[in-house]
Amino acid sequence: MKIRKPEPPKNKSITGYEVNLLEEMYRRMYRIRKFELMVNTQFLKGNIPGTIHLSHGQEASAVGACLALNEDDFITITHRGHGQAIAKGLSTKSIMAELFGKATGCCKGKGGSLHIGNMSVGVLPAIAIVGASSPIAAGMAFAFKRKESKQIVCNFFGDGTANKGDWHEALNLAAIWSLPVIFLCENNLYGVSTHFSDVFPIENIADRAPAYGMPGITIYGNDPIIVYEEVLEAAKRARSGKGPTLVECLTYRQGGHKRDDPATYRPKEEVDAWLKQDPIPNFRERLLKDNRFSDENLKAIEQEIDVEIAEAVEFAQNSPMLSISLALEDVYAE
Ligand SMILES: Cc1ncc(C[n+]2csc(CCOP(=O)(O)OP(=O)(O)O)c2C)c(N)n1
Ligand SMILES: [Mg+2]
Repeated sequence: MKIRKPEPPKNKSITGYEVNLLEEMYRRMYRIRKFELMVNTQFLKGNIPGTIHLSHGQEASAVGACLALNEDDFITITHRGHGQAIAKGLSTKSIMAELFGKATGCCKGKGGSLHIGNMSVGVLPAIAIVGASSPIAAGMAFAFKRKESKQIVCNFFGDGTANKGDWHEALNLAAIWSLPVIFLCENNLYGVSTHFSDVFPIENIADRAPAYGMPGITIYGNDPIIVYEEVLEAAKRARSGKGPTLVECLTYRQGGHKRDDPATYRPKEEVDAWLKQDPIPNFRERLLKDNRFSDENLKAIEQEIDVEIAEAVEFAQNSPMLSISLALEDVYAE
């Protein structure tokens, strides 16, 4: 294993960005963090059946990418998809209720954590089979291209996924057909307990892009502005018919792979270095250096979200279970 520490570039000035955008970046990242930590608590209390894969630490990649998309664009999400779905606009109430297995959940409580989504906000229900979402994203992009709808798809996946056969096929197909899709890798350095450097004989996953005939870039994924800028560029390219881009965001999973993983296989030196580069306090600090933001402003946002997450739990707790008589509904697509 080769330890990979974060290499944040010098912070780009935020003065050229609108307050609304910067505020929304902070709000969504904070919302994801609070949501994920609350899910962990609720899981430990025994309120959430099944399993959970949390994404705290990776908020900047999800938020930066989704804010660069249009509302009618689509994302495909992973087994670690709560943050990606929240970033695109799926309500925390509907996800929390889904995790509790309740009828008011975004998939009526039939899917649970590994299958959250809602087409109305552009989140294709999650696909937990590693690698399987990339060909599906290419297929959706193919449909958008045929319909000339100008919509695009952002396919989220992890580093481990980039060694799956279906992932390679999807990239090739998307490139030869110039499909409007962005392949967005959240490289958190681990596929379960396997370190990136043990299974990739290359420095970066994006180095593979030229072999498929598409541009690829590796960026620091804990800065929402860097991610936003690159995805905006890739979206422009996709929308104008120039085809896919591979964007690799270097980030870090702050917790274990899933609920029962203490992640003791990670070197302390690596964990400490990445925890110091936590995207949320870092971004908060950056906002405070700009005189358009104050501590009061940001505290008001935090309070608003704290209330939202507490209400999401209450909503989930008080919602009914789905009636068993409806179990066979929604099984086949129309
Ligand atoms: C085809 C398939 N093989 C194995 C698994 C079990 N599995 C779930 S997540 C995961 C690791 C994925 O790693 P990565 O793509 O880096 O995503 P991360 O978990 O780091 O977000 C594995 C092997 C699966 N869901 N699907
Ligand atoms: Mg990974």
